[in-house]
Amino acid sequence: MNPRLAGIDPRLYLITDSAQCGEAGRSVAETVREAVAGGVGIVQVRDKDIDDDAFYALTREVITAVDSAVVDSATAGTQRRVLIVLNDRVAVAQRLLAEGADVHIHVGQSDTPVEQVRERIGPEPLIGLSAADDAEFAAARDSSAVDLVGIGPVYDTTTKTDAPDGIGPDRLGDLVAEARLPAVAIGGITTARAAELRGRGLIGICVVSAICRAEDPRSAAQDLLAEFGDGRAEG
Ligand code: TZP
Ligand code: MG
Repeated sequence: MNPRLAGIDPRLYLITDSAQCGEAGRSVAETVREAVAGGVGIVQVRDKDIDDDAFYALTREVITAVDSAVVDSATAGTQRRVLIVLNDRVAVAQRLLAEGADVHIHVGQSDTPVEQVRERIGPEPLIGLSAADDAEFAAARDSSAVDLVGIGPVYDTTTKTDAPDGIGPDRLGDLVAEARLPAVAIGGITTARAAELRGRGLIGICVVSAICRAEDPRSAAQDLLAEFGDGRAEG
């Protein structure tokens, strides 16, 4: 077990989208608070349209929202650790880490290379990497800097406008088997589709719109978790 994932429930991973949360009439922080109350175990802060100072402020709001949801669950009798991951933004992560915050990084293939991220943020934070095909998986597997891979899109998505077509759950399962790294699937995942992602070797499913656009992010998270279960095939 990778110690960087110790104590985490990785089955449901939320990526924030400020525009989608706004359209649903909520802030990112409110959405995160409800989603974590509903069982989200990893929260990635992602916003391509703001500068580093605004991204820092947004991440601070997310940290506060996660802390308050976790305190509520501790009162209810469960001890939890929820990972907060920054999409790229290595400089913002360095600033937060220097201030003592517990933050982690996810990068895409065209962002800062993972070895450079590791050098800059040190040994403790988790590093996630997006991978979409065999070559990207092989590279992720060969890099000791990568802790977690995000595979997708598994289904067609409109959230990421430059995303290719979905690879489908069967191809996803093949890639996960080759990955030999903890893997989460992303792209077009809804409550109705979460059950067919069981039995594919994933440690979790990752969503944007299924929670950010939901009328009730807490129950959306609960429903996604109920369908995905422990990720193993039913039976
Ligand atoms: N990377 C691959 S697909 C995607 C990202 C960030 C967006 C997924 O969004 P949704 O709304 O869950 O389809
Ligand atoms: Mg990126």
